[in-house]
Amino acid sequence: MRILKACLFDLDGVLVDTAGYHFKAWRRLAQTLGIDFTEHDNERLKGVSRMRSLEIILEIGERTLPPEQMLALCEQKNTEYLLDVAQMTPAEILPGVVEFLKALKAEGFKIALGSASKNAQLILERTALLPFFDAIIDGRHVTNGKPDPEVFLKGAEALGVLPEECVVFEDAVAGVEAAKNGNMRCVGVGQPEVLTLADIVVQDLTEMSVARLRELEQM
Ligand code: B16
Ligand code: MG
Repeated sequence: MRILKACLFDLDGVLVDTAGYHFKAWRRLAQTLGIDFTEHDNERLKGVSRMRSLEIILEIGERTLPPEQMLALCEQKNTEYLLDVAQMTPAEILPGVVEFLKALKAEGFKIALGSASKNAQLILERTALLPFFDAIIDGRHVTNGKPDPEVFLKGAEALGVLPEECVVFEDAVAGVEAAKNGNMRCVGVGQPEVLTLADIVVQDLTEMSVARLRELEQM
């Protein structure tokens, strides 16, 4: 039995769905390199850093490039991606998110963001989700990407709670692994056959409630 005090949320795929925007920008960049990058390939980019995403695309195209050029390409992709982010509105928040965040606040849970994205704060601002968060840990604050638990351990620290008092909400396999590596409970958002290490899996946050969260204390 453990007492849960805080919820740590991944961003892309849990609170909002920016995967389509990432895909659009990466596909255009891949095209300029003569690499065929498909929607299926895009699954491999979820939850991983910008530079790692480019490395994966180059692997697919069996290409290598000097580090300076890779940095420039990451910049180029991000500039294009940000054009879409700039147009984002609260309409793009995924189902059940606002209701669940309000319920957590009402019950006194602390809330933090644990995302690989360096654009996380901007996306929370665009979607008006920022006021719900007591702490934001994102790609700017971590050196080790998921499945390393760094992003979630720093989140717990920023909230002043112990890792075992936290629940992580994640849509990526590497993110679920990161939560487990950090000794945290984990709610997978997606398919149970993919997120096999999660304690429970929901399709989206409409399936979550504080009562369901309490059940995780008994597991
Ligand atoms: P940026 P998450 C991740 O966000 C995305 O899932 C992943 O596709 C992206 O490459 C990564 O953020 C970095 O994003 O280029 O904005 O820094 O799922 O960890 O919230
Ligand atoms: Mg994600």
